[in-house]
Amino acid sequence: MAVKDIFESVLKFDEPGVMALVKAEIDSGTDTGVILNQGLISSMDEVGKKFSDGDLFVPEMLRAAMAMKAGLEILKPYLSDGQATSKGTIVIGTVKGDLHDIGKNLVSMMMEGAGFNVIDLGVNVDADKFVQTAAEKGAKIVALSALLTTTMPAMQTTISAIKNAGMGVKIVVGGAPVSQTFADQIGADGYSDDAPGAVELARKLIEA
Ligand code: B1M
Repeated sequence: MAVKDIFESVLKFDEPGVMALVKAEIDSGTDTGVILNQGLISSMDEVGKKFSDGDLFVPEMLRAAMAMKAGLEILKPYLSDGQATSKGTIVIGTVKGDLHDIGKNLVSMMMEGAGFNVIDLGVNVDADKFVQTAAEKGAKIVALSALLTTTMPAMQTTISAIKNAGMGVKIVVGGAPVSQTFADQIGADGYSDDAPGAVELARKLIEA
């Protein structure tokens, strides 16, 4: 048994196998960061490569994603950094037009684990929904995720809607095609390229 087996099981779409292997690695004391990065996240990179090369298609990409998500659910309770005190509310979602949620879920889980009250709006979220929920729940931060170059402009639309509503909430962005340069261009308050970085960013923005 090795972390590599988790990677291979995701590529075989073996959801029960992934769950059992993640559990076994946790029980044998393997670092959760290693399970997450080398077992689960790297499998999605491989799936992305195969998709780009035409060796795998959308239905298979979806089955691999489901297997990866099942593994992530097993890992979820172990992703906490043990600093669980209420640190304020964060509204998170994947922007309009975009159905990718694995990275967003990971950010959401790690923010919860770090003691934030996280309201996850899911995928394909309208700008107005972010505005309305952030206002109703008194959110300190709105976190936006996008995985497609075609949905990156929806981040700009959402930020404009939040700013037009005159809310003092901070806005952070992330997702594979997003960069610090893009975040600066669209007027976001922060950018992170991964989930632990998003937690750090949220902490800094709330303390500032
Ligand atoms: Co899609 N897809 N997909 N897909 N998919 C990509 C993104 C793609 C790069 C694949 C490829 O071509 N190599 C490509 C986008 C190309 C582009 O825009 N440049 C692509 C495409 C084209 C598509 C479709 C258009 C395919 C089609 O229908 N022809 C379609 C679009 C549907 C839509 O959204 N409208 C589509 C559909 C799908 C599935 C539904 C089948 C499935 C998603 C299932 C799901 O999420 N529930 C899927 C998958 C699985 C992928 C890949 C393979 C994996 C994505 C993933 O989960 N990565 C992806 C290829 C890839 O990324 N390598 C691909 C793992 C995850 C942990 O990483 O989400 O990047 P990521 O999150 C990271 C960071 O980005 C960051 O933290 C996480 C790590 O800690 N982060 C944040 C994310 N959000 C953040 C928010 C923050 C901070 C950090 O807030 C502050």
